[in-house]
Amino acid sequence: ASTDQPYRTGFHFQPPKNWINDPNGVMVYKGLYHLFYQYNPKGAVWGNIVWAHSTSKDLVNWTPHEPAIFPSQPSDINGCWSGSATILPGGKPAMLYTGIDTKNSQVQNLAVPKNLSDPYLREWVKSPTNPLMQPTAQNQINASSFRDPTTAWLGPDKKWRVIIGSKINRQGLVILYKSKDFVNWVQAPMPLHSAKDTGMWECPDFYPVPVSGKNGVDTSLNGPYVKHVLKISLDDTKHDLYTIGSYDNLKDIYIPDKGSVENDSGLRYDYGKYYASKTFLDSIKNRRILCGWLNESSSVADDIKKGWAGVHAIPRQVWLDKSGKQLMQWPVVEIQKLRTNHVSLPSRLLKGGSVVEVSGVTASQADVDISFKISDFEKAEVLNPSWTNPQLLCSQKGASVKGGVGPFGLLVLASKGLTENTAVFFRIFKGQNKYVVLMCSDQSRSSLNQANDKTTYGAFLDVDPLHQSLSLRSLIDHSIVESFGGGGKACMSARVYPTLAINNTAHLFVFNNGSEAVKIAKLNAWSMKKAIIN
Ligand code: DQQ
Repeated sequence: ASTDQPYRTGFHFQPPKNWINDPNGVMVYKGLYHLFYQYNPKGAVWGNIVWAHSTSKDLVNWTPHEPAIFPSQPSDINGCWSGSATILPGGKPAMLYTGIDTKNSQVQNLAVPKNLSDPYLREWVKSPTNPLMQPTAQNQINASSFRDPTTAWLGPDKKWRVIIGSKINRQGLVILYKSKDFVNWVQAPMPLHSAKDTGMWECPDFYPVPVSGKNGVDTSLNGPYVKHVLKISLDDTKHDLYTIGSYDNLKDIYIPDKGSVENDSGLRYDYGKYYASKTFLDSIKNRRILCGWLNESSSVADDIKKGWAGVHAIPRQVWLDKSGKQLMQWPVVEIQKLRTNHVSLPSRLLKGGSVVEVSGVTASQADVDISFKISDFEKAEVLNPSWTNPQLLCSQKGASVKGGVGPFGLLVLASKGLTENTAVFFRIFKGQNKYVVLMCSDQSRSSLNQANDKTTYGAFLDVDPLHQSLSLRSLIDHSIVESFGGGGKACMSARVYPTLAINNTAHLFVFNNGSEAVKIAKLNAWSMKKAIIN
């Protein structure tokens, strides 16, 4: 990030210029990670969409290739939209993706590598029988709401299954198709799942997670040792929501567990800005990895001025939490090899009202991991039972609003006098019969530029502060603050555009704006080296 481009990232994925959105077709092939993504070769706003392509040995450094899939057939002449990779028997990748056809209908297409001996898979050939799935008078599928095929999986009858996002009026659904040969697809009589009044479901993702441990498993696996996750990207709110449930592969329906809800107050991968994500099985390290898009929070005029828009989040390993009720997410361990200039603070008490600078790291490009131990809860504010919306609570009780136990946490991308800062913090409340932890990311002072979206984000964190310490990790990268609370129980990504706190003028602080002292159990911070990206 130079002075004239202070918002370009040091270690998050982005191309040299132009617009990017959803990750597509992520997979491993011949020991390389392949990432494709929605890209506009002609500008910094959405349009002219092709699948751009990069590969990596470590999910950190990326080599660019020419766009892999671009409009060339009647079935995708108006755009090559999102889709997913499936590894067919024999290790052959196949891409199912949405094409926008000559009539601007959304249809599903297949592309396969031209040359399987090229580890970079630089050239792709499209099926001559495209489109393989399309809206017709018979199936009544809405031609402007039929997109984003998932990775396909095999059922007990040896047939492939794939789901595609859709809606019928306000009902969101995932339409199921089956195939014996991956080319001829037949629509199933029932959707895999649907929910009332949610609007369009984009970019669905459907995969098993083992009931215990952190390993990833093949998308086709089912049985007593796995639960299933259905993720949808809610077009109405631009949030990625998931439920945990079971997949009945005889009836071909997904049933969310009781209490696992699909409306917008359900579980989110990320309580900040994070959309159109998808997972893939990393067969090199037996883990499931989640990739997602972080859109800008700046104005379109500013995006055009800087010549680019959109970045990807650091890939996250995902696994089922011990509770079985939510997923855990953590940045892939490889990102830690960029860590340098380690600083740590000895365990110390952070008095109410104090702000302590953490110096010795490049605060505009850093990895910070802090954990707090609370021993005195007396001053904790009582949680009003009507405070059920964590984001609203965080915006009403921002970092500058004094509390009892908290707000305490980090001030990142901060200018020297704190005129500009992004505050990532906790507040602890006295609930009915337990303490309730609120995690917030407060962007309200992140920039003097008023043209940015500075919405505050919030989530309740399922950690018991009486018995556990409270951890917070933030990956700070010029215009990105990607935060992980409770070891990955709640994630919150923010895009910010400081005008003072840029490059070497950015600072990092720990703060406590509550009346009760809290203990910093440990703090480790590192500057992050620049990754070689595209
Ligand atoms: N982005 C793609 C669509 C998808 C949307 C178009 C989600 O396929 O539904 O660029 O961001």
